[in-house]
Amino acid sequence: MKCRICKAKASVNMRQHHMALCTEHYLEWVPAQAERIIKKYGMFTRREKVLVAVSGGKDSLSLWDILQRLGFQADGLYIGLGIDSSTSLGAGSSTLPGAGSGMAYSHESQRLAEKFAGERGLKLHVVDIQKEYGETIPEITRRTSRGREKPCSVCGLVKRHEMNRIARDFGYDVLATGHNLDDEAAALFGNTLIWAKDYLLRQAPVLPGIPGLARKVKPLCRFYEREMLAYALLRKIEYIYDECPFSVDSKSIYYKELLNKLENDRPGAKLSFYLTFLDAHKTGLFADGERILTELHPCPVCGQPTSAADLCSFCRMMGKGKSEQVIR
Ligand code: Q46
Ligand code: ZN
Ligand code: ZN
Repeated sequence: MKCRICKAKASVNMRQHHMALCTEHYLEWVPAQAERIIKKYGMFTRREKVLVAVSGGKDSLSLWDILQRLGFQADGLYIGLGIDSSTSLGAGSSTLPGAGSGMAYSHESQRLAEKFAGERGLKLHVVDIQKEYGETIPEITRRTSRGREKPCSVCGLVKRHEMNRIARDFGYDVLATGHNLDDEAAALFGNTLIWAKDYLLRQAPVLPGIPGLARKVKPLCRFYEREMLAYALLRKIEYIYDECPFSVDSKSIYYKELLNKLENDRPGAKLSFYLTFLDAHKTGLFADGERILTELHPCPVCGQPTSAADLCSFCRMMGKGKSEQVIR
C-alpha cells in the first residue's frame, strides 16, 4: 500500500476514503481535515477562546494537539472524578464492573493530561470534584438515587455542569469535546433504536450557545476512532489506554461493535449513517422540536440554564438551594 501523495510506503489505510497515506502526509491530513470540519460547521474562529475538555484519552489530547498545531487559542479542562483504586459503589454494588479493580483511572488520566500540558506549555484548568464538592463521583452516586447501578448518569451531569461553569467563569466562547465518529454513530444508533427525540434533536456537531451556556462543538465528529488512534500513536502522544472502569459492558461499546461489523462489510457505512442523519436534521426532520431550547430558564442557585421547574438537576442532586441563598 502506497501513500496517495508521495507514493512512499503508507502507514495508514483508510478504506472508507479509498486512501492510504504515509506518516508525514497523514499528520498533515488530519489537521487540514479538522480545519475543514471546523469551518464547515462554523464551530469557532481563531479570534475565539476555546476550552477543550480533556480526559487524558487519545481523542481529547489529540484534539488539543490539533487545535494547537492549527494556531487556535485552546486551553484545556481536566475534571478529576475520583474514580480510583478504592472506587466502589458500596454494599450491594460489588458486582459492578471496575468496582475496586485497583486501577487508578482518575489519578493516571490526570497525570497524563498535566504532562501533556506541561510539556507544551499549555494552560490546563483542573477541577477536582471531591475538593470542590466534598464527594467523588462514586460517592455522589451512592448517596443519590440517580444511576444506582452505574455512576455514569451522575458523572455526565457533573461533567456538563462543570464544563459550563468553567467556560462561563473564565470567559471561553466555546467548549470543544473529543467525540469521534464512532462515539457519535453509536450515540445516534442507540437514540434511534428508541427514537429518543430530545437527544436526537440535540445531537449535532455544534450546539449553539445561549446566555449562560457556552457553544459546544465536536471537531472530531467525522474522524473514525481508528484514525484518531493512528494520529495519537504517530504523534507519540502519551494517553491513558484504559477506559474508565465503569465503561465496561456499556451499551455504547456494544453499539460500536455492531457498527464495526457493518463497517467491515461496507466501508464508509458509519460515516454515511452519521452524515445522512445530519442532512435529515438540516432539512427539517426535527423542526418542531426547536422550541425546546427556548423553554430554558436560569437555575436560581447556579445560574445555568435548565428546563427543570425550579433548581437545575445538578443543584438538586447536590442538595443545594435549601439553606443557600440565591446567588444569581
Ligand atoms: S467517565 Fe463517567 Fe464515563 Fe466513567 S463514570 Fe461513566 S460517564 S464511563 S465517559
Ligand atoms: Zn506521503
Ligand atoms: Zn443549578
